[in-house]
Amino acid sequence: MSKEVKPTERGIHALYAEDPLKAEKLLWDREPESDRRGFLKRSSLLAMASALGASIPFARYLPLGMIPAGLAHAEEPFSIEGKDGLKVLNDRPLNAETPAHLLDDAITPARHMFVRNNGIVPAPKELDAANWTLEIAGESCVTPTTFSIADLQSRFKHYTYQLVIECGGNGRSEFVPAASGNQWTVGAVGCPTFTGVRLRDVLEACGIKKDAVYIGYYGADLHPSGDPSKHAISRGVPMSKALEDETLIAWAMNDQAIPYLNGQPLRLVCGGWPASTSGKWLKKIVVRNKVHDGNKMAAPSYSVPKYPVAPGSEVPPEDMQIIHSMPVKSLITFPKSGISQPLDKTLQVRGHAWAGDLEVSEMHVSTDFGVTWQKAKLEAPANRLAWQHWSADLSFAEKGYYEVWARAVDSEGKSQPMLVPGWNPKGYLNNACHRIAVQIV
Ligand SMILES: Nc1nc2c(c(=O)[nH]1)N[C@H]1C(S)=C(S)[C@@H](COP(=O)(O)O)O[C@H]1N2
Ligand SMILES: [Mo]
Repeated sequence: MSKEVKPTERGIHALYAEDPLKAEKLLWDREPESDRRGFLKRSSLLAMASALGASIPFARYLPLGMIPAGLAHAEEPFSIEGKDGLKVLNDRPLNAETPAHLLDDAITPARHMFVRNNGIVPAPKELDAANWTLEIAGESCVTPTTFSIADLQSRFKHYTYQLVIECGGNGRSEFVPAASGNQWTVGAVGCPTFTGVRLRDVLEACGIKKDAVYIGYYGADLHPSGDPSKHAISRGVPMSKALEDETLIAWAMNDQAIPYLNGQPLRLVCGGWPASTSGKWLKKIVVRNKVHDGNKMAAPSYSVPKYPVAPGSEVPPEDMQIIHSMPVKSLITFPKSGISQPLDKTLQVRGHAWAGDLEVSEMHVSTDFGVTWQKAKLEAPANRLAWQHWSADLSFAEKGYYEVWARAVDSEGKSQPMLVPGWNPKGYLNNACHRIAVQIV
């Protein structure tokens, strides 16, 4: 009766119930040497405990890589404390996206803000806002300075902006051949409000040398190896982006403390750029006289080929360029894909559209697989770099299966493509049109 179970997290759980020794061996064999140390085991358990909403007293006995039954056996595949309806793609480290219909709010609530972690998340008890410090340094900083959050709050003017945060790999699951990494569908995006101080004001207070070209951040999370000399991720942006009005060092999201998994107590926010530039659990910012060289700055990370390449090509690193602004994109957040609707009723569809550093200038919807398009109503953004709400009233001539397709156009006239755009080795920047299924009955 013993069936072969693939060594995926869920598969392992099933195998565990049948043959714990075999499961243990499988887990052990697929772990890189560095992961076998108890250190990582305990740290990923912290994320588990946070997901369960309780500590795990016997954590030391829980087999490496095993998902607690409280999560694995839940009706909804996995629930994360403070997050509601998110789909977990990976729990080591925790990565979870938001289904499109749960992104319907004008301002993304904390419980629907996706989570993308590259390393070992700091323990909640380490994230004490009262004792937190942020260091500003780097070879192009005149006067390196360390600030408490209270210093930042008292010395600099506060700003609140609604900002799109979208993972550079959002949409990766659609690339063929598949690119490695989290297989995000459409939900690695959100647009909450952030409150904090301008990065510009803080950097200017410390003095910016003439040769400054880039900033880089460091967070309190650890590299997945557990090696304290490495960082999970340390990215940055050119000075022009760093000095924009909307680039914030934020302590609040939607007027509350930033959620634990989204970077509490302090994060950098660079709206409209790959969210990997928005450092969480922010400890240090360096002003650099060269392109920042932290972990995941070098190609192929967050880089795309400088020219179109055939799917599956190998691209030399020198032919790759770092992603700056994200491309134009939109989501249909209402209705949920798969709904039924009576023929005699008008269907109101709605969603959001965004375009990196640009604005969205037009929004179109189609119910005939793109043969004809109707213009949707499009609102202005709450502020620069916020997403824009759109809506359209649709009627249907006869009963049957339809799809609603949505397509945004940015202020430079660039449109979302219908199909997955330019294949690239790491599967970034898929801004293909979102579509939903509708049954007219
Ligand atoms: N310190 C730190 N900052 C980080 C990351 C991380 O792993 N560690 N991940 C980055 C990436 S790749 C993304 S997409 C966003 C995700 O932000 P969120 O988890 O708040 O949605 O955080 C970015 N900032
Ligand atoms: Mo990301």
